[in-house]
Amino acid sequence: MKFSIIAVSVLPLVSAFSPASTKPAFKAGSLNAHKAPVFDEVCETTGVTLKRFMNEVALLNPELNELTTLFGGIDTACKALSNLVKRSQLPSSETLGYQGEVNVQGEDQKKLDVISNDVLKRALRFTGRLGVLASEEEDVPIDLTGESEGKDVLLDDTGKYVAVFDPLDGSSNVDAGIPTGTIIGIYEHDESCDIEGTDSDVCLANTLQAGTNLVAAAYCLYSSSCFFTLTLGNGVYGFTLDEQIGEFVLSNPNLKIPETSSIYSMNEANCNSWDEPLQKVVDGWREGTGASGKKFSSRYIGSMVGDVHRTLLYGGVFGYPGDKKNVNGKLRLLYEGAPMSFIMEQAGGLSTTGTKRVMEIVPEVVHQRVPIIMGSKNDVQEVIDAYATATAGSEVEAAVEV
Ligand code: AHM
Ligand code: MG
Repeated sequence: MKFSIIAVSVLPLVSAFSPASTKPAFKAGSLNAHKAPVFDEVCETTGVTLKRFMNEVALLNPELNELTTLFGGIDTACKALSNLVKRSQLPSSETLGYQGEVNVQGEDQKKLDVISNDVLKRALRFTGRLGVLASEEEDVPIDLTGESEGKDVLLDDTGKYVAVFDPLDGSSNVDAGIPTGTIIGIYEHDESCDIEGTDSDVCLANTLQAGTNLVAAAYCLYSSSCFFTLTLGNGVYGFTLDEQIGEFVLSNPNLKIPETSSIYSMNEANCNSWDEPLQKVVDGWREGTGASGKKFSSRYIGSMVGDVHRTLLYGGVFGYPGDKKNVNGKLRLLYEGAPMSFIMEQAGGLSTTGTKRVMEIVPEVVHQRVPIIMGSKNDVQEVIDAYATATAGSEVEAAVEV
Protein backbone atom coordinates (compact mmCIF):
# COMPACT_ATOMS: atom_id res chain seq x y z
CA MET A 1 0.00 0.00 0.00
CA LYS A 2 1.41 3.39 -1.00
CA PHE A 3 1.47 6.34 1.31
CA SER A 4 1.87 9.92 0.32
CA ILE A 5 2.38 13.03 2.36
CA ILE A 6 -0.78 15.03 1.95
CA ALA A 7 -1.54 17.73 4.46
CA VAL A 8 -5.25 17.48 5.05
CA SER A 9 -5.93 20.21 7.52
CA VAL A 10 -9.16 18.93 8.96
CA LEU A 11 -9.74 21.01 12.00
CA PRO A 12 -9.54 24.75 12.24
CA LEU A 13 -7.64 25.01 15.52
CA VAL A 14 -5.33 22.83 17.52
CA SER A 15 -5.47 24.14 21.03
CA ALA A 16 -3.91 23.18 24.33
CA PHE A 17 -4.48 19.56 25.26
CA SER A 18 -6.95 19.10 28.04
CA PRO A 19 -6.08 16.13 30.20
CA ALA A 20 -8.47 13.19 30.39
CA SER A 21 -11.12 13.67 33.02
CA THR A 22 -13.75 11.33 34.38
CA LYS A 23 -16.42 13.25 32.52
CA PRO A 24 -16.17 13.69 28.75
CA ALA A 25 -15.48 17.36 28.00
CA PHE A 26 -16.23 17.45 24.27
CA LYS A 27 -19.19 19.79 24.50
CA ALA A 28 -20.47 22.38 22.13
CA GLY A 29 -19.37 25.62 23.74
CA SER A 30 -16.04 24.16 24.88
CA LEU A 31 -14.81 23.69 21.35
CA ASN A 32 -11.21 24.47 22.06
CA ALA A 33 -10.89 21.88 24.80
CA HIS A 34 -9.56 19.11 22.57
CA LYS A 35 -6.84 18.39 20.07
CA ALA A 36 -7.62 17.92 16.43
CA PRO A 37 -5.93 15.36 14.19
CA VAL A 38 -3.85 16.56 11.28
CA PHE A 39 -3.46 13.97 8.55
CA ASP A 40 -0.02 14.47 7.08
CA GLU A 41 0.21 10.89 5.81
CA VAL A 42 -2.66 9.65 3.74
CA CYS A 43 -2.91 6.32 1.98
CA GLU A 44 -3.71 6.93 -1.67
CA THR A 45 -5.88 3.83 -1.77
CA THR A 46 -8.00 4.28 1.31
CA GLY A 47 -7.80 8.02 2.06
CA VAL A 48 -8.74 9.01 5.62
CA THR A 49 -11.47 6.66 6.72
CA LEU A 50 -14.07 7.54 9.34
CA LYS A 51 -12.52 4.86 11.54
CA ARG A 52 -9.06 6.42 11.29
CA PHE A 53 -10.52 9.87 11.87
CA MET A 54 -12.23 8.68 15.05
CA ASN A 55 -9.16 6.73 16.20
CA GLU A 56 -7.01 9.81 15.90
CA VAL A 57 -9.56 11.96 17.71
CA ALA A 58 -9.55 9.39 20.53
CA LEU A 59 -5.74 9.12 20.62
CA LEU A 60 -5.38 12.86 20.99
CA ASN A 61 -8.30 13.16 23.39
CA PRO A 62 -8.60 10.07 25.59
CA GLU A 63 -11.72 11.48 27.24
CA LEU A 64 -13.49 11.02 23.90
CA ASN A 65 -12.70 7.33 23.64
CA GLU A 66 -16.23 6.22 24.36
CA LEU A 67 -17.74 8.65 21.90
CA THR A 68 -15.58 7.25 19.16
CA THR A 69 -16.63 3.71 20.09
CA LEU A 70 -20.23 4.81 19.69
CA PHE A 71 -19.42 6.10 16.23
CA GLY A 72 -18.04 2.68 15.35
CA GLY A 73 -21.58 1.34 15.79
CA ILE A 74 -23.10 4.23 13.84
CA ASP A 75 -20.60 3.70 11.00
CA THR A 76 -21.64 0.05 10.66
CA ALA A 77 -25.36 0.79 10.96
CA CYS A 78 -25.24 3.46 8.25
CA LYS A 79 -23.45 1.11 5.85
CA ALA A 80 -26.06 -1.57 6.53
CA LEU A 81 -28.88 0.93 5.99
CA SER A 82 -27.34 2.16 2.76
CA ASN A 83 -27.38 -1.41 1.52
CA LEU A 84 -30.93 -2.01 2.67
CA VAL A 85 -32.21 1.14 0.96
CA LYS A 86 -30.38 0.27 -2.24
CA ARG A 87 -31.58 -3.32 -2.31
CA SER A 88 -35.14 -2.37 -1.38
CA GLN A 89 -35.92 -1.79 -5.06
CA LEU A 90 -35.29 -5.44 -5.92
CA PRO A 91 -38.45 -7.55 -6.01
CA SER A 92 -36.80 -10.18 -3.83
CA SER A 93 -36.18 -7.75 -0.95
CA GLU A 94 -39.87 -7.26 -0.07
CA THR A 95 -38.99 -4.25 2.09
CA LEU A 96 -40.98 -1.55 0.26
CA GLY A 97 -44.44 -0.44 1.32
CA TYR A 98 -46.17 -0.08 4.64
CA GLN A 99 -45.65 -2.06 7.78
CA GLY A 100 -49.32 -1.84 8.68
CA GLU A 101 -48.58 -0.04 11.95
CA VAL A 102 -49.07 3.60 12.90
CA ASN A 103 -46.43 5.26 15.09
CA VAL A 104 -47.23 7.37 18.15
CA GLN A 105 -47.40 10.47 15.94
CA GLY A 106 -50.19 8.95 13.89
CA GLU A 107 -47.97 8.33 10.87
CA ASP A 108 -48.08 5.11 8.86
CA GLN A 109 -44.79 3.30 9.32
CA LYS A 110 -43.01 2.00 6.25
CA LYS A 111 -41.39 -1.42 6.49
CA LEU A 112 -38.03 0.27 6.08
CA ASP A 113 -38.77 2.66 8.99
CA VAL A 114 -39.14 -0.31 11.28
CA ILE A 115 -36.13 -2.21 9.92
CA SER A 116 -33.88 0.87 10.06
CA ASN A 117 -34.91 1.61 13.61
CA ASP A 118 -34.03 -1.92 14.61
CA VAL A 119 -30.65 -1.87 12.86
CA LEU A 120 -29.64 1.39 14.55
CA LYS A 121 -30.95 0.39 17.93
CA ARG A 122 -28.96 -2.82 17.93
CA ALA A 123 -25.80 -1.21 16.56
CA LEU A 124 -25.83 1.46 19.25
CA ARG A 125 -26.87 -0.78 22.08
CA PHE A 126 -24.05 -3.26 21.63
CA THR A 127 -21.39 -0.57 21.77
CA GLY A 128 -22.07 -0.59 25.52
CA ARG A 129 -21.73 3.17 25.56
CA LEU A 130 -25.37 4.11 25.44
CA GLY A 131 -27.85 4.40 28.29
CA VAL A 132 -30.93 5.84 26.64
CA LEU A 133 -32.18 6.36 23.13
CA ALA A 134 -35.09 8.17 21.58
CA SER A 135 -36.23 7.57 18.04
CA GLU A 136 -38.93 8.83 15.72
CA GLU A 137 -40.14 5.25 15.52
CA GLU A 138 -40.33 4.60 19.28
CA ASP A 139 -43.30 5.87 21.29
CA VAL A 140 -41.15 6.73 24.30
CA PRO A 141 -37.41 6.83 25.02
CA ILE A 142 -35.87 3.44 25.71
CA ASP A 143 -33.69 2.70 28.68
CA LEU A 144 -31.19 0.36 27.09
CA THR A 145 -29.74 -0.65 30.40
CA GLY A 146 -33.16 -2.03 31.38
CA GLU A 147 -33.64 -3.67 27.98
CA SER A 148 -30.31 -5.37 28.21
CA GLU A 149 -31.22 -7.26 31.37
CA GLY A 150 -30.12 -10.83 31.12
CA LYS A 151 -28.29 -10.14 27.88
CA ASP A 152 -24.59 -10.03 27.44
CA VAL A 153 -24.14 -6.29 27.04
CA LEU A 154 -21.17 -4.53 28.54
CA LEU A 155 -22.00 -1.23 30.14
CA ASP A 156 -19.41 1.09 31.51
CA ASP A 157 -20.73 3.35 34.26
CA THR A 158 -18.49 6.26 33.38
CA GLY A 159 -19.34 6.65 29.76
CA LYS A 160 -23.01 6.63 28.92
CA TYR A 161 -24.42 8.69 26.13
CA VAL A 162 -27.93 9.46 25.04
CA ALA A 163 -28.70 9.02 21.35
CA VAL A 164 -31.62 10.54 19.53
CA PHE A 165 -32.32 9.58 15.94
CA ASP A 166 -34.63 9.51 13.01
CA PRO A 167 -33.68 6.17 11.44
CA LEU A 168 -35.01 6.82 7.94
CA ASP A 169 -36.08 10.38 7.38
CA GLY A 170 -38.07 11.03 4.23
CA SER A 171 -39.16 7.39 4.08
CA SER A 172 -42.36 8.37 2.27
CA ASN A 173 -40.02 8.87 -0.71
CA VAL A 174 -38.23 5.58 -0.46
CA ASP A 175 -40.45 3.49 -2.74
CA ALA A 176 -39.69 5.93 -5.56
CA GLY A 177 -35.94 5.66 -5.03
CA ILE A 178 -35.68 9.28 -3.91
CA PRO A 179 -32.94 10.19 -1.36
CA THR A 180 -33.57 9.40 2.27
CA GLY A 181 -31.34 9.75 5.32
CA THR A 182 -30.57 8.95 8.93
CA ILE A 183 -30.23 11.76 11.47
CA ILE A 184 -28.40 11.23 14.77
CA GLY A 185 -27.74 13.40 17.79
CA ILE A 186 -25.59 12.41 20.79
CA TYR A 187 -25.89 13.94 24.25
CA GLU A 188 -24.05 13.13 27.44
CA HIS A 189 -26.13 11.37 30.02
CA ASP A 190 -26.95 13.19 33.21
CA GLU A 191 -24.72 12.23 36.14
CA SER A 192 -27.78 11.60 38.29
CA CYS A 193 -29.08 8.89 35.96
CA ASP A 194 -28.88 5.63 37.87
CA ILE A 195 -28.21 2.86 35.40
CA GLU A 196 -29.39 0.20 37.83
CA GLY A 197 -32.88 1.32 36.88
CA THR A 198 -34.08 2.73 40.20
CA ASP A 199 -34.17 6.19 38.71
CA SER A 200 -35.41 5.42 35.24
CA ASP A 201 -37.51 8.60 34.88
CA VAL A 202 -34.38 10.70 35.26
CA CYS A 203 -32.61 8.50 32.71
CA LEU A 204 -35.39 8.86 30.19
CA ALA A 205 -35.67 12.59 30.78
CA ASN A 206 -32.04 12.76 29.67
CA THR A 207 -33.36 12.83 26.12
CA LEU A 208 -35.04 16.19 26.72
CA GLN A 209 -31.99 18.39 26.32
CA ALA A 210 -31.53 21.50 24.21
CA GLY A 211 -29.42 21.25 21.06
CA THR A 212 -26.77 23.36 22.75
CA ASN A 213 -25.95 20.29 24.87
CA LEU A 214 -25.27 18.07 21.85
CA VAL A 215 -21.77 16.62 21.83
CA ALA A 216 -22.08 15.24 18.31
CA ALA A 217 -24.49 15.19 15.41
CA ALA A 218 -24.42 13.40 12.10
CA TYR A 219 -26.54 12.52 9.14
CA CYS A 220 -26.16 9.83 6.56
CA LEU A 221 -27.65 10.50 3.14
CA TYR A 222 -28.60 7.56 0.92
CA SER A 223 -28.42 8.98 -2.58
CA SER A 224 -26.21 8.74 -5.69
CA SER A 225 -23.47 8.06 -3.14
CA CYS A 226 -23.82 7.41 0.54
CA PHE A 227 -22.66 10.52 2.44
CA PHE A 228 -21.86 10.74 6.15
CA THR A 229 -21.65 14.27 7.55
CA LEU A 230 -20.45 14.78 11.09
CA THR A 231 -19.82 17.45 13.66
CA LEU A 232 -18.17 17.02 17.04
CA GLY A 233 -18.61 20.71 17.76
CA ASN A 234 -15.61 22.10 15.91
CA GLY A 235 -16.57 22.24 12.27
CA VAL A 236 -18.19 19.82 9.87
CA TYR A 237 -16.55 16.84 8.14
CA GLY A 238 -18.03 15.14 5.10
CA PHE A 239 -17.31 11.48 4.32
CA THR A 240 -18.35 9.48 1.26
CA LEU A 241 -18.80 5.72 1.26
CA ASP A 242 -16.23 4.01 -0.92
CA GLU A 243 -18.07 0.81 -1.73
CA GLN A 244 -14.93 -0.83 -3.07
CA ILE A 245 -13.34 -0.87 0.37
CA GLY A 246 -16.52 -0.57 2.43
CA GLU A 247 -15.38 2.54 4.30
CA PHE A 248 -16.51 6.12 4.68
CA VAL A 249 -13.66 8.26 3.35
CA LEU A 250 -13.08 11.89 4.28
CA SER A 251 -14.12 13.86 1.21
CA ASN A 252 -14.90 17.27 2.64
CA PRO A 253 -12.58 18.10 5.57
CA ASN A 254 -14.02 21.49 6.42
CA LEU A 255 -17.52 21.89 5.09
CA LYS A 256 -18.68 25.50 5.05
CA ILE A 257 -21.99 26.74 3.72
CA PRO A 258 -21.82 29.79 1.39
CA GLU A 259 -22.86 32.96 3.25
CA THR A 260 -25.52 33.75 0.70
CA SER A 261 -27.11 32.02 -2.24
CA SER A 262 -30.22 32.08 -4.38
CA ILE A 263 -32.03 28.82 -3.64
CA TYR A 264 -34.90 28.25 -1.26
CA SER A 265 -36.32 24.90 -0.35
CA MET A 266 -39.76 24.72 1.30
CA ASN A 267 -43.08 23.05 0.61
CA GLU A 268 -44.65 25.82 -1.49
CA ALA A 269 -48.11 24.32 -1.24
CA ASN A 270 -48.26 25.72 2.30
CA CYS A 271 -47.04 29.24 1.49
CA ASN A 272 -50.40 30.99 1.83
CA SER A 273 -50.57 29.78 5.44
CA TRP A 274 -47.04 30.77 6.49
CA ASP A 275 -46.43 33.68 8.86
CA GLU A 276 -46.64 37.03 7.09
CA PRO A 277 -42.97 38.03 7.61
CA LEU A 278 -41.81 34.80 5.96
CA GLN A 279 -44.27 35.18 3.08
CA LYS A 280 -42.90 38.67 2.42
CA VAL A 281 -39.27 37.52 2.44
CA VAL A 282 -40.00 34.61 0.10
CA ASP A 283 -41.96 36.93 -2.23
CA GLY A 284 -38.86 39.16 -2.34
CA TRP A 285 -36.68 36.17 -3.20
CA ARG A 286 -39.02 35.14 -5.99
CA GLU A 287 -39.09 38.65 -7.42
CA GLY A 288 -35.42 39.39 -6.91
CA THR A 289 -36.25 42.31 -4.62
CA GLY A 290 -34.92 40.78 -1.38
CA ALA A 291 -31.84 41.85 0.58
CA SER A 292 -29.40 40.30 -1.90
CA GLY A 293 -31.30 41.59 -4.95
CA LYS A 294 -30.98 38.14 -6.50
CA LYS A 295 -33.86 36.22 -7.98
CA PHE A 296 -34.04 32.86 -6.19
CA SER A 297 -34.81 29.41 -7.57
CA SER A 298 -36.79 26.77 -5.76
CA ARG A 299 -35.47 23.25 -5.07
CA TYR A 300 -37.42 20.88 -2.85
CA ILE A 301 -36.98 17.13 -2.63
CA GLY A 302 -39.28 16.68 0.37
CA SER A 303 -36.57 14.74 2.15
CA MET A 304 -34.89 16.82 4.84
CA VAL A 305 -31.48 15.14 4.74
CA GLY A 306 -31.23 15.54 0.96
CA ASP A 307 -32.51 19.11 1.04
CA VAL A 308 -30.17 20.12 3.88
CA HIS A 309 -27.19 18.38 2.25
CA ARG A 310 -27.71 20.36 -0.95
CA THR A 311 -28.24 23.54 1.07
CA LEU A 312 -24.93 22.98 2.89
CA LEU A 313 -23.06 22.51 -0.37
CA TYR A 314 -24.73 25.09 -2.61
CA GLY A 315 -26.03 27.51 0.00
CA GLY A 316 -29.56 28.84 0.31
CA VAL A 317 -32.38 28.22 2.74
CA PHE A 318 -34.17 25.05 3.72
CA GLY A 319 -37.29 25.39 5.79
CA TYR A 320 -40.33 23.69 7.16
CA PRO A 321 -42.00 26.70 8.76
CA GLY A 322 -45.09 26.76 10.90
CA ASP A 323 -48.36 27.48 9.16
CA LYS A 324 -51.91 28.33 10.21
CA LYS A 325 -52.88 24.67 10.54
CA ASN A 326 -49.62 23.33 11.99
CA VAL A 327 -48.15 26.22 13.95
CA ASN A 328 -45.00 24.26 14.74
CA GLY A 329 -44.54 22.90 11.24
CA LYS A 330 -43.80 19.23 10.75
CA LEU A 331 -40.24 18.47 11.73
CA ARG A 332 -39.32 17.12 15.15
CA LEU A 333 -37.07 19.19 17.41
CA LEU A 334 -35.15 16.42 19.15
CA TYR A 335 -34.02 14.12 16.38
CA GLU A 336 -34.45 16.28 13.26
CA GLY A 337 -34.30 19.97 14.17
CA ALA A 338 -31.56 20.05 16.81
CA PRO A 339 -28.95 17.72 15.22
CA MET A 340 -29.36 19.28 11.77
CA SER A 341 -29.18 22.77 13.31
CA PHE A 342 -25.94 21.80 15.09
CA ILE A 343 -24.42 20.73 11.77
CA MET A 344 -25.74 23.83 10.02
CA GLU A 345 -24.33 26.20 12.64
CA GLN A 346 -21.00 24.39 12.70
CA ALA A 347 -20.83 24.86 8.92
CA GLY A 348 -21.27 28.60 9.42
CA GLY A 349 -25.00 28.80 8.79
CA LEU A 350 -27.98 29.72 10.96
CA SER A 351 -31.07 27.86 12.10
CA THR A 352 -34.11 29.62 13.50
CA THR A 353 -37.84 29.27 14.07
CA GLY A 354 -38.08 32.86 12.82
CA THR A 355 -37.93 34.22 16.35
CA LYS A 356 -35.73 31.75 18.27
CA ARG A 357 -32.49 29.86 17.74
CA VAL A 358 -33.55 26.23 17.29
CA MET A 359 -30.51 24.97 19.24
CA GLU A 360 -31.65 26.76 22.40
CA ILE A 361 -35.12 25.25 22.64
CA VAL A 362 -35.48 22.67 25.41
CA PRO A 363 -37.92 19.97 24.30
CA GLU A 364 -40.83 19.32 26.64
CA VAL A 365 -41.84 16.09 24.97
CA VAL A 366 -39.89 13.68 22.81
CA HIS A 367 -41.81 14.08 19.58
CA GLN A 368 -42.24 17.87 19.83
CA ARG A 369 -42.38 19.68 16.49
CA VAL A 370 -40.56 22.89 15.67
CA PRO A 371 -40.73 25.41 12.83
CA ILE A 372 -37.38 25.50 11.05
CA ILE A 373 -35.66 27.88 8.69
CA MET A 374 -31.96 27.07 8.23
CA GLY A 375 -29.17 27.77 5.81
CA SER A 376 -26.89 30.51 4.53
CA LYS A 377 -26.16 33.13 7.17
CA ASN A 378 -27.24 36.22 5.23
CA ASP A 379 -30.42 34.70 3.82
CA VAL A 380 -31.62 33.27 7.15
CA GLN A 381 -30.75 36.56 8.83
CA GLU A 382 -33.10 38.26 6.37
CA VAL A 383 -35.92 36.07 7.70
CA ILE A 384 -34.96 36.72 11.34
CA ASP A 385 -34.92 40.48 10.65
CA ALA A 386 -38.35 40.33 9.00
CA TYR A 387 -39.83 38.60 12.07
CA ALA A 388 -38.13 41.10 14.38
CA THR A 389 -39.49 44.05 12.40
CA ALA A 390 -42.99 42.57 12.43
CA THR A 391 -42.82 41.96 16.19
CA ALA A 392 -41.56 45.49 16.85
CA GLY A 393 -44.38 46.83 14.66
CA SER A 394 -47.05 44.94 16.55
CA GLU A 395 -45.59 46.06 19.89
CA VAL A 396 -45.83 49.70 18.76
CA GLU A 397 -49.45 49.13 17.66
CA ALA A 398 -50.29 47.54 21.01
CA ALA A 399 -48.68 50.47 22.87
CA VAL A 400 -50.66 52.99 20.79
CA GLU A 401 -53.91 51.14 21.56
CA VAL A 402 -53.19 51.26 25.31
P1 AHM B 1 -40.67 11.85 8.15
O1 AHM B 1 -39.75 12.00 9.32
O2 AHM B 1 -41.99 11.22 8.53
O3 AHM B 1 -40.02 11.17 6.98
O4 AHM B 1 -41.10 13.32 7.69
C1 AHM B 1 -40.12 14.29 7.58
C2 AHM B 1 -39.97 14.69 6.14
C3 AHM B 1 -38.75 15.53 5.91
O5 AHM B 1 -37.71 14.74 5.43
C4 AHM B 1 -39.19 16.51 4.88
O6 AHM B 1 -38.50 17.73 4.98
C5 AHM B 1 -40.65 16.67 5.17
O7 AHM B 1 -41.07 15.50 5.82
C6 AHM B 1 -41.48 16.82 3.93
O8 AHM B 1 -42.80 17.02 4.28
P2 AHM B 1 -43.88 17.47 3.19
O9 AHM B 1 -44.20 16.25 2.41
O10 AHM B 1 -45.05 17.95 4.01
O11 AHM B 1 -43.29 18.55 2.36
MG1 MG C 1 -38.14 12.33 9.91
